[in-house]
Amino acid sequence: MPDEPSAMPLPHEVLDLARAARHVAVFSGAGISAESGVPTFREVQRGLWEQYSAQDLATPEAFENDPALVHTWYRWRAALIQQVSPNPGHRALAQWQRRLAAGGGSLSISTQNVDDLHERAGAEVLAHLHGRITAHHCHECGAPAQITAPHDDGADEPGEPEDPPVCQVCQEGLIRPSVVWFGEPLPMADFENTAEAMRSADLILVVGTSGLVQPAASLPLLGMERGTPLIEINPEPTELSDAMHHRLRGPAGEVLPALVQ
Ligand code: BV8
Ligand code: ZN
Repeated sequence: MPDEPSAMPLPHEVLDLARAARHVAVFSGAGISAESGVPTFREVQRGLWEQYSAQDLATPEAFENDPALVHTWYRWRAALIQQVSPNPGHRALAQWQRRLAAGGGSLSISTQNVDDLHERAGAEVLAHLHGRITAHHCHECGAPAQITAPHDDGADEPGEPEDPPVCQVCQEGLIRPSVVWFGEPLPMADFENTAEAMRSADLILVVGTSGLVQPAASLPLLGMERGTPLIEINPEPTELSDAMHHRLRGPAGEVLPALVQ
């Protein structure tokens, strides 16, 4: 287990809020996985894939138009995720969740990320608002599907496009990753559970998200109904910064361990 980085000094008021909190609601985005080596959507696609924007590939139209291209892109991302590890930020949240649960409190994690790094750090995840890259289903009939694990040849960009498998159930549809594409609705249960967690929390952390993608990004703001303290952890300002009570301008892998001390 690598050493945890030296904890970053935080304002006393923030440390007091963290110590007093009994029901924490966490809303995470791609930034929490950045220090594990998972590229965020903002990072430019590399090599020949520079001609595509993630936003254009993460749509049902792109998959229907060129299933092999989109399938290969997700297989490359899934392989990369399999190869990396949770970072101290993921681990700090899992540790805090265990500590609060042992004392009758709770820490809920609602993530926009499709990776499984929160889970691999030992945390329970309340909601994957944009689905999970590790699950698959038929694009036509919705039947869940298992596909062979992606082999990671360590390439820093996807290889030659290969066709997605055909559904064994309806024999027609193509198998796709169970992520939420742009233009697709979010899973209702995940959305409702996150809304409930944000309304009932006594502290809300918004970690590593630009807050650009709706309707997920509006969920943390439900905490404002009861004046719940909102803390942003992000090296950069975001769409949500103005609504935050505290803005911790540092990487999640350093700020979260300091907060959970
Ligand atoms: C829907 C899964 C309707 C796929 C994703 C115009 C205005 C407003 C909204 C819209 C609009 N036009 C269209 C829309 C709706 C659209 C939308 O919001 N578009 C945006 C771009 C304007 N939303 C949708 O389409 C949603 N569906 O609305 O459906 C509907 C309703 C009923 C019936 C039918 C239809 C679906 C949206 C979900 C899209 N899927 N992911 C996949 O992963 O492949 S979203 C994807 O992009 C990620 O999940 C993430 O949420 C989002 C952004 O990705 P990133 O940029 O990588 O991450 P993030 O934004 O979080 O930024 C990284 C942050 O980390 C930065 O702030 C950076 O500073 C910070 N950071 C970096 N390093 C660190 C760090 N922080 C901490 N520590 C560090 N070390
Ligand atoms: Zn099918």
